[in-house]
Amino acid sequence: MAAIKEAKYIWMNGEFVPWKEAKVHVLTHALHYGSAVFEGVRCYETRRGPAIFRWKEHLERLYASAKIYRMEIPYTREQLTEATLELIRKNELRACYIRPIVFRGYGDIGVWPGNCPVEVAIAVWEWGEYLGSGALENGVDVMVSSWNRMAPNTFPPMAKTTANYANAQLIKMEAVEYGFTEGIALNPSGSVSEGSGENLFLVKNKVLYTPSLDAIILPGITRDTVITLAKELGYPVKETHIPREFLYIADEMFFTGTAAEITPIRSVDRIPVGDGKPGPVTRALQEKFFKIVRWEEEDTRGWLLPVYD
Ligand code: PPE
Repeated sequence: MAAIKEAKYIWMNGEFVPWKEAKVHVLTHALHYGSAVFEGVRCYETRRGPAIFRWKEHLERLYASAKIYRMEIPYTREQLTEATLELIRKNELRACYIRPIVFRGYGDIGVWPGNCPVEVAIAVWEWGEYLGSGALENGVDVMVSSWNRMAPNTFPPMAKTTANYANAQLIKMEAVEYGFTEGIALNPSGSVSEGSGENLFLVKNKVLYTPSLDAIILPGITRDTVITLAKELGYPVKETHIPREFLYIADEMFFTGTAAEITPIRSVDRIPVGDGKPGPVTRALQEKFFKIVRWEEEDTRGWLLPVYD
């Protein structure tokens, strides 16, 4: 029995196929060499029906990831948008997670991928709290990983490729093995990078700090959302290099990500963050974020794409 909440259909190379039939060959290039780029997007149940949050930005990042890896996506942005909207409708989902993946398929073996087709699939399913039930409310306990993120000019962190998640898995498995919910990785220079599947924010004296793009991070769309909202709420935001010890003296800390949304962090290496409870800045940002994704306030930024007209 799969743990994932299966939906009815998956879109694969232009067709809607039953969930269980969305298969690939065992010699698929991506399975052997990590040659796939993907996205994670959320569709929220809103007052105006289901709506996808920041679809345009996620799609742009998908095409950017593919471009970095010299992959030509054989569909237009409009085709992938229409496929995704139709897929959510066909699966009759109100709220879901969306996973588009572009991968080098079956055709030849060997590192050079030129004889393998570029294939595209999109799956949608219901996905609740990423870091465990109650995480959004109570916060999570994390550790600084003994694994670093990758060095510059090795695996480009701006590309959301499956290859990067080999490193992410090492971080996550170690954390879980040691009884933590998640790990925070440092980069090769020893400054703070990100979680295995989330960006990181610290709050000190009502100022937000987050690792800058050159600190080896995925340029998160939720990170961008939080930076935008924080500024609107009057909190200064500094994108900078963050020394490890700042993690132990911050007033508040939280993860951001499509799956993780805005998840408070209540301890790092068993040292409580602030008084060990989610703080007021984190709460204010969570509140604003959830209001926006649920369309409880005017979508002035054009961040929501309704699934039904
Ligand atoms: N860093 C990493 C390494 C990462 O994987 C994610 C998303 C982020 C930052 C946040 O990016 P964004 O979603 O654009 O705000 N991780 C995705 C995959 C999680 C998974 O386990 O699968 C996600 O949140 O969808």
